[in-house]
Amino acid sequence: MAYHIHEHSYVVGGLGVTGQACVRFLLAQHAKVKAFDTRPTFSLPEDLLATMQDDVVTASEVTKAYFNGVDTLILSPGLAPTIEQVALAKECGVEVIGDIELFARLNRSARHPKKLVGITGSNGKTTVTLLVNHLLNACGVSSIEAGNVGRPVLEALDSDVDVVVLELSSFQLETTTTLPLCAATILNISDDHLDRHGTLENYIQAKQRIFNHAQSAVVWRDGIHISPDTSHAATIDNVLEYGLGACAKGFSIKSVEGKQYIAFNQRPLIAIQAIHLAGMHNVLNVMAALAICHELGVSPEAAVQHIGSFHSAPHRCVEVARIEGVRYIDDSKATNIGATIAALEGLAPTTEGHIILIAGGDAKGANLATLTPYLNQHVTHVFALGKDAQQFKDCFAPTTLVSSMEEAVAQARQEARDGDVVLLSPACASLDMFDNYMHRGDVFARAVHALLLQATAL
Ligand code: UMA
Ligand code: ADP
Repeated sequence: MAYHIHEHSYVVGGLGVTGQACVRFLLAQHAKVKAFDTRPTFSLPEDLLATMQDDVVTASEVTKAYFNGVDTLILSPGLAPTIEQVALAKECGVEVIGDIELFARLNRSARHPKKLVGITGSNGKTTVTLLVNHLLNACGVSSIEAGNVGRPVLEALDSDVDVVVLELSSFQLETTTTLPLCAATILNISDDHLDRHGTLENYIQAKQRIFNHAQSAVVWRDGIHISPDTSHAATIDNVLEYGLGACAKGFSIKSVEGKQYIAFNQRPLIAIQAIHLAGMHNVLNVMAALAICHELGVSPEAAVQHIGSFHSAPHRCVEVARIEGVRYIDDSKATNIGATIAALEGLAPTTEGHIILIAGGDAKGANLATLTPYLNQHVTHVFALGKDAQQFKDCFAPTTLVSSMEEAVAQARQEARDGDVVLLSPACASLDMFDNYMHRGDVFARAVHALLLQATAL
C-alpha cells in the first residue's frame, strides 16, 4: 500500500542527527511536524530555528494533550522506547517508529525502490558497511552507505543510486518492523549497550530483527546468536556462510602451497597476507562484505580485485606514531569488550615486545572481567581512566589508575621498551570524559605527538 507522507501528522522525538534529518525531510514533504528533545540544554541549528522554533518543546511539556491529532512518533535511536513520552504516545494510540522504518515505507512506495542490504553486529559494522559500498561502486553498482554509519537514512532516499548499504544499530532495529533487505547479517555479538537493553537476550532479540524481512542471510559459521533464530525471525531459505575454517561451501580459508587464501566454494580468491587490514577479525569482515556483494549479484572474483583500494575509517587500530621503537596505536572506536579482544589478538602476532594498554571509560553495564584472560595473555600493564577504571584494577592487577589521557600516555611511555606497542583500545564508551570516540582518539594522538616533539628535540 502506498505511503503518503503529507497525509500524516508527526512528532519527532529527539533532535540529534537523526531527528533533525527527519524534521527537514518532513517539512520538505509538507507534512505536519512538531518535535521534542529531552536534553535540558539544547539548541536548534540555524536552518531549523526559523521554521521550527515554536514547534519544539522540552520533555516536561509532552503531555497526553500534546499527542492530540498526531499519527506517528518518530523516535531517535538514542532515546529508549521505555521513556515516559513514548508510553504517553502509545496511550494516545500514536504509532511509534524509527527513521529506518519510515525510510522502508517510503522506499517501498517509490517509483524505483532501491535495493537494501543491512549490516548489524557488536563490532565491524562500519568497516563492513564502508567496504561493501566501496566494492559495489568499484564493480559498477551505484550505491551509498547510510544509517548508524553517520548518514541519516532519509538523506539517502533522494540519491540517485540502485543500492543503499545500511549500517543498523540495535537501537535502530528496535523501532523497525517492515524493512525488506536483499541480504542481512549480524556480524557478531558481544556484551554491549546492556545499560539500555537490560539483558544480553534483549540485545540479541533487537539484533535478530534484521532478519524479519530479509531474503538472504549472511552468517559467520562460528558465531553465536548470529544465525536467523526462527523463534525471533522468519525462516530464511537462502543462507550464505563464511568462516576461518576449511569448508566446501561458501567462504572459507584454503591452503594452497603453504599459503592461506580466502576461498569461495573452494576457489582461492585472495591470499590472507595480501589483505592490508590488520587482524583476523578483518579477514572475517572481508568475507562478510564479499558475501553481501555476492547476494547482490557481484561475483567474489570481481569484488576481491578492489579490496586493496579500500581505506578503512579512522580510530580503528591505526598507528599514529613510532617513538624510540614503540608503536602508538589508536583503536578509540573499541567501545566494547569484543573490539578490544579483537585488537589484542590482531596485534599480538605482529608485536615483538609487549602490549601496554590504555583503556577505560563507561563500560555500559558490561563486566570487564571477561577481558582478564586476554589481558593476562597479551598485556603487561593497563593504564585505566574514566568512570569504570576501577573495574580494570579489579580484574587485572598490573593496572594503574590515571586521571587524564595525557597522564596515561606519559606513564605508558615510561613503561614501554623498544618493540612494544602502546595501544588505546578502551573497551568502553568515551562519553564520560570526551565528546565522542573521535575526540578521545584525537586527544590520544595529540598527547603522542607531543611526546614525539619532545623526543625529536632531545
Ligand atoms: N539525547 C537525549 N535526548 C534527546 C535526544 C538525544 O538525551 O531528546 C541523547 C541520546 O541519549 C544520545 C545522544 O543524545 O546520548 C544522541 O542521540 P540521538 O538519538 O539524537 O542520536 P543521533 O545524533 O541521531 O545519532 C544516531 C546514532 N547515535 C545513537 O544511536 C546514539 C549515530 O550513531 C548515527 O550515526 C546517527 O543516528 C545517524 O543514523 C552513533 C552511535 O554512537 C555513531 N551509535 C551507537 C553505536 O554505534 O554504538 C548505537
Ligand atoms: P562498529 O561500527 O560495529 O562499531 P567498526 O568497524 O567501527 O565497528 O569497528 C569498531 C571496533 O571493533 C574497532 O576497534 C575495530 O578494530 C573492531 N572490529 C572491527 N571488526 C571487528 C570484528 N569483526 N570483530 C571484532 N572486532 C572488530
